[in-house]
Amino acid sequence: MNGACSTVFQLCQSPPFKLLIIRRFNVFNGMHVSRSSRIYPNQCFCRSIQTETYNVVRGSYIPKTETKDQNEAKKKDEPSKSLENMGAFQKLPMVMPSIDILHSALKTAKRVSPTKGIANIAKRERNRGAKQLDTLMKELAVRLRTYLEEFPKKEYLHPYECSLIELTLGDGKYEQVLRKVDTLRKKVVSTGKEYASLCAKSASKRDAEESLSVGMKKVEEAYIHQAKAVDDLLHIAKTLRAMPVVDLDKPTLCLVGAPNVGKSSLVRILSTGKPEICNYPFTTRGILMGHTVLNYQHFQVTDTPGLLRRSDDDRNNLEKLTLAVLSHLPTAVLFVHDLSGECGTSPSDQFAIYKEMKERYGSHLWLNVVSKCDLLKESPVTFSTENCDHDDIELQKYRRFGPDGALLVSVKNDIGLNELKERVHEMLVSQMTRIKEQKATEET
Ligand SMILES: Nc1nc2c(ncn2[C@@H]2O[C@H](COP(=O)(O)OP(=O)(O)OP(=O)(O)O)[C@@H](O)[C@H]2O)c(=O)[nH]1
Ligand SMILES: [Mg+2]
Repeated sequence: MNGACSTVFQLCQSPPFKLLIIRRFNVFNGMHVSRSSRIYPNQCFCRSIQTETYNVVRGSYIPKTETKDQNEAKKKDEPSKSLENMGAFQKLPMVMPSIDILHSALKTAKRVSPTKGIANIAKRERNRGAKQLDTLMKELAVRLRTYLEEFPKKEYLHPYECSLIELTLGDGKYEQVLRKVDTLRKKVVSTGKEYASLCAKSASKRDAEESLSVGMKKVEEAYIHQAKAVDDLLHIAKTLRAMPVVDLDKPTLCLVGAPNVGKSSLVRILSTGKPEICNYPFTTRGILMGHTVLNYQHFQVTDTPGLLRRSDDDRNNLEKLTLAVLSHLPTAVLFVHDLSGECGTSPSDQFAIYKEMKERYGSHLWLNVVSKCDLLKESPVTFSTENCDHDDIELQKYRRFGPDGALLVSVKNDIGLNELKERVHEMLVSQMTRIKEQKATEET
């Protein structure tokens, strides 16, 4: 991992990614985007507006359809609910492996001695047994309850972080694991109390010793039976903490485009980010943050997985991550078009993807680049599957030059890169102004 870039979570490391994702995160189960007449959200700069406007539904985002009255009623019900800023994942607790928690609790419990001054041997043993069982139960249960309190409820998270949870862990997995940990906690409490009480009622020293030994075993068994939930929680905390930290107060450039068009190559040019570059689609499998300083101003640069021409129902979770960035973060967009025929997505498909994204996220500051212009000598390229006779004028033009005003660049031959840096800088400075204006509006 490169120290300069604040890395990233990678949904998976190598193809076939789908299998790996299913195995590691179970992310494809039942994911879908709910259809709606107003499915395309525009960019929102205001944090509070973002939460008001969008629901995360099974890994995606749909506008709420409540009426004004319903909204007002809801606000009255939840007056104290405050939205987390970004960064909740960095505050997650360090979860101990389940076996370490058990060993530590057993060690502490076994060190507990009976209350001083009990002369009767049977009474002393009963007292010792009950106290040790109580300690074991508390050591386990209190730790689990602390974890539960320190993992935030999804409704208190920033919508972008909610999407990350859904798309990386799988639909409902986060809540499911927290529920299991709570069930485990309750089981440990009830078992511990039951055997502590039995121990306290033992008739003799020998009975008390027996009850203590059985009780310890029962609590241990109850814990071990469901301890996997704690290890799942540990894995979740680790995964979420490794996600890139986005500073909402800093202008962010987001590179978007079809797979294999040269996004990551440009991220390397424009920032400290060092994403992997390969000549196959979906090399980038997660959101990666790079940074750049221009004229003493700090900016963020985000690399994203490629988008294909298809409906949201068919999109994989990598594509959905890209849409989550565009939906929930105030980024400026650098849309990358590859008209060389090299990337595997035809120019007409890229045109369709571009039109769709522009329609959805047109309120973002936006810059188009045509990449790999060193290869463009034989432009326009035509794929065997395409029939250019049906092209409208806009598409014909797009095939040759990209969208109006697009910059032609080549990372390989160092063409257009200085102008690109200048234009990106200008755009990010404008974005900084937008952020400041937004903040000022929020404060008044
Ligand atoms: N000839 C030429 N090749 C380029 C240029 N820029 C990138 N490439 C090549 O294009 C391929 C894809 O580049 P990436 O930067 O990985 O593309 P990407 O859009 O990030 O790809 P995904 O992460 O898979 O979506 C690599 O083999 C690069 O070397 C360029 O300016 N000229
Ligand atoms: Mg890439």
